[in-house]
Amino acid sequence: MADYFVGSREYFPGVGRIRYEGPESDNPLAFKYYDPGRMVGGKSMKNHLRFAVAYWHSFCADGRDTFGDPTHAQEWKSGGDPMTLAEQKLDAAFEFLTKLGAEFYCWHDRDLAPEGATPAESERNLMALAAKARERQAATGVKLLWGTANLFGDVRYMNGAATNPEFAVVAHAAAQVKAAIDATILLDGEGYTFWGGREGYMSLLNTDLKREKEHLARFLAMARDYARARGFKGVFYIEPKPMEPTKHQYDFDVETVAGFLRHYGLDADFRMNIEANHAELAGHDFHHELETAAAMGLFGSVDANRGDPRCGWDTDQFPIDWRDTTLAMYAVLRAGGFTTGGLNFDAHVRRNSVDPSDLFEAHIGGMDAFAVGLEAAWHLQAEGKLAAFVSDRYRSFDSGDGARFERGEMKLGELAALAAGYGTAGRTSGRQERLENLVNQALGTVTTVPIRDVPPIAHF
Ligand code: XLS
Ligand code: CA
Ligand code: CA
Repeated sequence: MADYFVGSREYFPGVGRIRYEGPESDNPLAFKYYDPGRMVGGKSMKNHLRFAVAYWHSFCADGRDTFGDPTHAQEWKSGGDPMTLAEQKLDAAFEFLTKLGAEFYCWHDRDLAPEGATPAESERNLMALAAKARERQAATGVKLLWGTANLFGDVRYMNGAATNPEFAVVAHAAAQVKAAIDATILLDGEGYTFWGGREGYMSLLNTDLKREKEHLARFLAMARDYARARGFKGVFYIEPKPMEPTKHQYDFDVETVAGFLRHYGLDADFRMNIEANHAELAGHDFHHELETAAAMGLFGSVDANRGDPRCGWDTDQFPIDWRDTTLAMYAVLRAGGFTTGGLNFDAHVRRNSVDPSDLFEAHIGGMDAFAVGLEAAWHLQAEGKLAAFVSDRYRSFDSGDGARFERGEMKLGELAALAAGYGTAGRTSGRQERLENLVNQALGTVTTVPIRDVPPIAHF
């Protein structure tokens, strides 16, 4: 990656390339734990973690909330010709990405380019900005993790996009998705995401739920077929979220989406993009959603952020909790690590974090938290105690009648007849506290020893 990119002017003056300085550094604009080239089990931290910056939060959102006006009013956000502003925003984004050292970014079509008066003009705008993004990608080495279409912001989507009761709106959604797929292909995007914020309902009294889900599946299949016919080799992601903005969203959680994908025969092409805050809104731990996807072979990518357990909404804060990142990275490692996916910071600084350095510090904190999580997770995996405990816990299914049961060679009557011979059973400790302590011990090991002195962990 080029040292850093500054376009026609510098948008983040006073901030240079963010570097690793180690845990004792008191420089807020340095990494304390994320050391991109550091090898963890034969692979660099950078290649394990595959960090991406979310264009919509970091370069488009302006800090407004339902009670107040914009607080993050950078010059590229308003007050000029929309296409000129979009190019300035692109330069600001590439300056930020390269100063931070993030390898990837993600966008919605409308983040990159303004909507035009017609679908054709919108498409021209998007492809013009995508061509400029392609030049900047080539100059810097930054890559597109995934693209997506914003099928929720415009008024026309207030009753849904692919699930809208009016066919005309479904056609508009198709125009956006087709162009967004073209732009993703032009930028060698490694994935294409569908997040269905308006694909659900506010009231069942006005909704044909069965028909809407069929329309959603039909739409996804059409998008897949279009992209594949254009040579797209990447992964399609569905991003589950249970609610907000719609009261009930069809892509509720990983388990629901898995059932949907399998029911409609889409599971060969689609994987999960799992967001921490959405897991929480669905009443799950982030770790649960990751393990559930991995167990079904549907793990793909991550939107890395955190919610606030005291708020019932999607606060999209930067991840800072080392236990959460450890459990998440343990699940990611168990799933075989990221291939086309990565850790996309779908997170924004708070409304009152108004200095440009706040945006850097937020990402630094998130990257450091995942670096610690990776180290601790690798330690847990290399040490093998958790995995050994779990496999031992199920050992009664490894041979004899237990194995016959697993192979489907037993009927209920035979299984029931075995009960008498087993006397008391089921009084074995689950050892939850011991295992929880192991996780904390791994964190202690990788954070109290200065990280550069941690002995290399054997690859296995
Ligand atoms: C909103 C979603 C959204 C998707 C991309 O809650 O997280 O930002 O990640 O459309
Ligand atoms: Ca997200
Ligand atoms: Ca979110």
